[in-house]
Amino acid sequence: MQESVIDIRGLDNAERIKVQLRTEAPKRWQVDDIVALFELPFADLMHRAQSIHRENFDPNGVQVSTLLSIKTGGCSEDCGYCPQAARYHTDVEKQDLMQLEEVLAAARAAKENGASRFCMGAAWRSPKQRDLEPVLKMIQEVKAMGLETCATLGMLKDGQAEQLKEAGLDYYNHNLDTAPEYYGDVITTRTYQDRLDTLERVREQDINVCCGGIIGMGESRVQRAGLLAQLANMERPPESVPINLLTQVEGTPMYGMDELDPFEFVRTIAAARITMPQSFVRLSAGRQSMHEGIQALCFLAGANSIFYGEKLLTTDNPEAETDRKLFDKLGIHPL
Ligand code: SAM
Ligand code: DTB
Ligand code: SF4
Repeated sequence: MQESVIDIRGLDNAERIKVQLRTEAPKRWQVDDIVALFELPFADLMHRAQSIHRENFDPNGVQVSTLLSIKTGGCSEDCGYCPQAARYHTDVEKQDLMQLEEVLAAARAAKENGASRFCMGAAWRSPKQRDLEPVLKMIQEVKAMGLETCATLGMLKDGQAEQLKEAGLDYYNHNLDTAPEYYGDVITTRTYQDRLDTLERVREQDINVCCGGIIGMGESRVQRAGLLAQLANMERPPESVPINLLTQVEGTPMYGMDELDPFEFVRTIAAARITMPQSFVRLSAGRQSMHEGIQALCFLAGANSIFYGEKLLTTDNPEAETDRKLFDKLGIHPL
């Protein structure tokens, strides 16, 4: 790691100066280094994130993905945030795997609305072979429409990533969700290592990795930094990093949790941008309850991807028209 630490100013916050004067990002991020980023004065953190953002991306371009839940609810897992887990009593209506034609109609509409990527999500622990086959067909057909394809289907077994690649899958979304040491407080039915194994299978097939987590689940700042360290220290960091703000859904164990300070969310986006300079950072779930001023700060902090369209998987997202107006006001163009 190249550092130029010229601590001549003798200020008390030595750690802060160390972080600011670093000329080159470390190859391996220490959790403490990322915590030091979070602790910077807000303007310093934003300046650093925005500078890195401009070195790597068109600062006014935001990639636009549309999500569709192709199989909803009734999931066997116990993810404490998720309205689709069968064991929690939420208002989500269970829906079997959608028919091909319905999926294609949704993809066509997403394309007409300006989305460049179509992401299909299924509430599975892991797809069975008989589940995967119709999904492969969906991927082929969506790809043939000229859209980038993304899927999030749960854990993949040996050979499944290969089939997805052959079908034309561009991205696979599988999140680490939180830091390793907080993970057991959130999910018990699958391990952190299970998730890393799936990500490895995706990488081996040269499918782009979309991997991030959820903020606002009661984790500490050190744990938020811990999640980012896991992502940034991957042999190849994910091409796409969704940062979700917990959407609290009645009936899930995380409903009623203290709300996160919005500036802490913006800081998380900035720290993601700094630690993963070349990844698309997606401002994901949570925009529906987020003031447009905070969203604008997230874009300034380096977020350059969103989910677009009135629904995420089961919860609401801003109306397309609202987002169009926000993009216009901020001079952002969709990528
Ligand atoms: N079942 C698959 C899986 O868990 O990998 C795919 C779908 S799952 C709903 C995709 C991701 O959505 C989760 O990993 C989680 O990060 C995010 N998510 C789910 N519920 C959420 C909520 N209430 N708020 C924010 N993010 C959420
Ligand atoms: C991701 O990280 N966020 C999206 C996508 N990947 C699949 C899902 C957010 C889900 C929010 C809760 C819901 O709508 O059910
Ligand atoms: Fe199931 Fe995915 Fe929800 Fe977990 S996040 S309960 S695996 S749908």
